[in-house]
Amino acid sequence: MTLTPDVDSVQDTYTRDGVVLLKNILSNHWLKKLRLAVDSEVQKGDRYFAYKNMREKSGTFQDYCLNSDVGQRVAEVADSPWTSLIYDQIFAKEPGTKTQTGWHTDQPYWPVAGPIMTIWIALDPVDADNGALEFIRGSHAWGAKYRPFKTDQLGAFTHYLEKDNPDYVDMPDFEKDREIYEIVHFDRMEPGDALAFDGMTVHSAMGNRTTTRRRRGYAIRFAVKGAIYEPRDEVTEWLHDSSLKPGAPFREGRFPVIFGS
Ligand SMILES: O=C(O)CCC(=O)C(=O)O
Repeated sequence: MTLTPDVDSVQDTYTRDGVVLLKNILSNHWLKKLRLAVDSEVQKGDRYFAYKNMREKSGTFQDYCLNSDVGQRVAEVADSPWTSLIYDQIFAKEPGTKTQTGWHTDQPYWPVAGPIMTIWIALDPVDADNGALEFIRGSHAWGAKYRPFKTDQLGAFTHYLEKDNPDYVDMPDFEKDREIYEIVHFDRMEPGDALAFDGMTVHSAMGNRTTTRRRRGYAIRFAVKGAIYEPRDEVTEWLHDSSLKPGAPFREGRFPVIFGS
């Protein structure tokens, strides 16, 4: 049974815009469990996006990734016969975290080429006041590969990685030229709503300007049909897997197929 309402139009939007809103994908059971799991993780007091790959340890994150319906939802949105798991990450932008997360694309940071998708799940109501994500509509289809870069504790640009790799171009100043791009955000996400976005979609996140409203996001990165393993030394060595040959389908080994075959 298909889980995604109006799946054809969701697929069309995702293909055209590189991002689509999925309403209410979490049961109350998972919402409660994920909130608790996030809160216990962020007690470590690390920087706001440093909590990652929790799914490799047993516990709620692993249970959700392996045993919920999220893999099927990804396959439906991407129209793929299978979904494999790359890694997961918490983005807890707490009240008063005013810094805007710099514009970036995700895929250049990971050892993968081809179609990948993030599911970013809101665990609190999210709007423009407490840190909504912003996207440049259709940018995933531009064919541009933007150089990965390092950021400071709050997510602002510090310096580029892979400076000599000719496959990449420096990131334009999208913020300065906002008016020439089609920048979109979703006015209001409810807890349990999710954004599905392509690994090449240019995006950022607003600051949390409120003094009281938390903004906990739980993001999971997935590969789908057509994704291949492409390790590069300067980025995400922590995601390398020597059991996969470069160019092999991005599945198996550390990246289990969680839906389909
Ligand atoms: O949630 C955020 O603040 C940023 C999320 C993000 O950039 C991502 O999921 O790639």
